[in-house]
Amino acid sequence: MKRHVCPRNCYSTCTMISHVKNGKLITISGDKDNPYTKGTLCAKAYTYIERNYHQQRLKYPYYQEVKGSGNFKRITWKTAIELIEDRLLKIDQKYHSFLPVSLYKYTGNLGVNHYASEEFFSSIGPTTRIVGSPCSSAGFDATSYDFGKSISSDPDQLAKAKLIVIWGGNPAATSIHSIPFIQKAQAQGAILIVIDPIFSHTAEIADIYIQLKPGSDGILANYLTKLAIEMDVIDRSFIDQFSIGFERFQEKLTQFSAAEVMAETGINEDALNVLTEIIIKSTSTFHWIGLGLQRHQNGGEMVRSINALAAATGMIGKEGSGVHYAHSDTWVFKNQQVFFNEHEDQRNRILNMNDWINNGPTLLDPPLELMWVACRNPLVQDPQPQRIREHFEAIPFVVTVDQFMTPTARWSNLVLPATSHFEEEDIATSYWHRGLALNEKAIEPYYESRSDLKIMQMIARKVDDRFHHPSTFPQHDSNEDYLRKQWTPAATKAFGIEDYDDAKGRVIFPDISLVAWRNKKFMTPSGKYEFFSQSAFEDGYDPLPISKKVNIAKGKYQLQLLTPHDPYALNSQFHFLGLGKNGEAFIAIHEKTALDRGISNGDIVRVFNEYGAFSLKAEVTYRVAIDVVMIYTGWYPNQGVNVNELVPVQETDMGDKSAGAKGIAFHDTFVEVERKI
Ligand SMILES: Nc1nc2c(c(=O)[nH]1)N[C@H]1C(S)=C(S)[C@@H](COP(=O)(O)OP(=O)(O)OC[C@H]3O[C@@H](n4cnc5c(=O)[nH]c(N)nc54)[C@H](O)[C@@H]3O)O[C@H]1N2
Ligand SMILES: Nc1nc2c(c(=O)[nH]1)N[C@H]1C(S)=C(S)[C@@H](COP(=O)(O)OP(=O)(O)OC[C@H]3O[C@@H](n4cnc5c(=O)[nH]c(N)nc54)[C@H](O)[C@@H]3O)O[C@H]1N2
Ligand code: SF4
Ligand SMILES: [Mo]
Repeated sequence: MKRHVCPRNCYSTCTMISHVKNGKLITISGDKDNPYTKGTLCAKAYTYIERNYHQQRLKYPYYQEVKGSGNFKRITWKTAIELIEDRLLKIDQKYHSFLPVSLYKYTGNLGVNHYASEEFFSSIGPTTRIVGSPCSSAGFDATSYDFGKSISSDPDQLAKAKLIVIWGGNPAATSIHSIPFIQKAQAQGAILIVIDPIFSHTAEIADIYIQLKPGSDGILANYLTKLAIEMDVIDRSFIDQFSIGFERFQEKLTQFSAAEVMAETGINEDALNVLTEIIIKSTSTFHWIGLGLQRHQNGGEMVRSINALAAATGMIGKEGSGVHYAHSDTWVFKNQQVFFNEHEDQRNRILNMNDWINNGPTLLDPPLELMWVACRNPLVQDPQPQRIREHFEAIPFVVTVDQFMTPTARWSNLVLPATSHFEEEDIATSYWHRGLALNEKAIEPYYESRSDLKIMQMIARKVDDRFHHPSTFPQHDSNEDYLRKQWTPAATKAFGIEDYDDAKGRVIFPDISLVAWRNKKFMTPSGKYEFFSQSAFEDGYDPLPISKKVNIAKGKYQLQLLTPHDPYALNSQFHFLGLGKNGEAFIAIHEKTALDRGISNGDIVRVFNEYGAFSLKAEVTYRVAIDVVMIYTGWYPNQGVNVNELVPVQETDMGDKSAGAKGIAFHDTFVEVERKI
């Protein structure tokens, strides 16, 4: 029996138990000792054995001279490392610098071991980094303007709420282990309100579902705050003692009228009255702000407006209340600091995630000569893969480390096979709960796969042998020794244990049920909750949390395409395992929108805009608003569907403070749909 922790970019960070026979995984099950996940896993996790031994899993290193040609030749690791070494040597000789070397890494595996890639590239001197977060940065920035930092209460606080309002989050799909806490609250009489343009899986268990126009939540929150002031149900004592700027905020709120709010949000009078009655009068409200909500051009602004509603109505720092987004309290390991610091490291050349697509690598001086892609699938998960492909083509040598031959791998010169979490030791933590668990190695690496750490070590050894600026990267540590060295005093503080070895054989959960901001000591410059944020002003934003008119469709593309996360996949992972609707892509279209276009349920339709087009099956439904269509994000092998081909490179309003670049407004995408003849 071995203990594992799921390293995916997912709220739950579940622990699981595996059994091995004759060196092969036989079973996996949930870990009953985990106080958060309580022995349950998601459907994806139950495919882990199939995924581990999947016929499409990469077994060996592969090389192709011409990207996209498909003429991959199996090569040995020795040859692979020599190819990399030769490139590095040539770059070093030509430029006397590693700035032409770039790292493109994200969240395919969030285990501490995997930050070895960041650490290695930081150890060889200045390189080029593509920074930013397509995921969460606008919300993190917004929350840090208001509170000083994003701190979420522990999820069990959900169970203590009298009212739970979920704004643009779909935990029934994306954070499934939060659902029992929500249901416990409901069983005790709490009301669950889900606000979403899509009748999501979470909406199915809601007491009240509010369908609104995408990007209009901030206006709704501002209006509700205005009404709370008029009805005198705001928390004067919190506002007076613990906040600044409320007066100025209050003045600006007078501009919101019911008629305008109904027009902007699409919410009718009855629904607005119900919301007013329930949200404003609640004495204990847990506002959950989903990460999906902030992937708009006004995403940060919307988050600030919702925060302000919660603060004005006195929900901060109390049991079962507050406004919760995510936290980075558990990102405390040594090599993760390299990741955070790189955004500020003046020596590195920093390319903005959004900008690098506009300013191709060929324009750079020195140009990019080598791109290292790990734990990332940009040709699926980033906007405009068509253009990323062009950039990849212009870079002489692209290396992708992955477990599968993804579209990104196919567009690389060298593809290196990565181990799974059953094949390496690791540490994983969550951005939602505050647990930590170690991952044990249960089986030998699949064929010739290697962990990201091992690969970096192989290269570090070569770099040391051959170059005049040797790498400081630890070259010979075992996985476990490497992990031991990543432990910090901050980790001891966060998890209440001494070191790595102390976590062996058990799941570590702090036994307090943390209530964010209980002490009301905010981490803003003023030490108060900032309705008026001078920092936001200095960064070029409205200092007040006032939301403005939303992005409106232009020209002939009138349908807003939302591309949220699939219950049966994890970003671009798992789709090909055929969970859900057999892994088949579909577009959800409202009955009326479909009728207007002569589309019936199950028809093959063409979805298109000025950026691209593809065909897929239509699901005609009332689950989406009339002017909204939905396709789950992800990788649909052999189906020709890549949602991000339709998504333009548009920035969210905020994001640079927490991630070095603004986020991506995936959801402000407009398309048209037609029946395929
Ligand atoms: N249209 C649209 N696009 C989106 C989003 C959206 O909502 N809509 N969401 C965005 C968000 S929130 C995120 S977080 C990003 C996620 O974007 P990515 O981080 O790129 O997503 P993943 O598909 O989880 O992982 C990338 C790759 O990592 C590989 N991988 C897994 N384990 C390992 C390992 O141990 N080592 C290595 N080297 N590779 C490994 C996987 O096989 C996968 O191919 O996508 C963003 N893209
Ligand atoms: N099963 C599964 N779990 C996952 C992931 C996955 O891909 N699959 N991905 C993981 C990652 S990387 C992340 S970031 C999280 C994401 O977790 P969530 O934020 O829960 O998920 P999303 O699907 O990104 O978006 C949630 C909802 O936001 C809605 N939305 C979009 N725009 C608006 C708006 O303007 N207003 C409102 N009110 N709603 C809006 C969408 O319709 C969607 O239902 O989940 C993590 N967990
Ligand atoms: S994907 Fe999420 S819910 Fe599923 S096993 Fe991993 S951490 Fe748990
Ligand atoms: Mo994400």
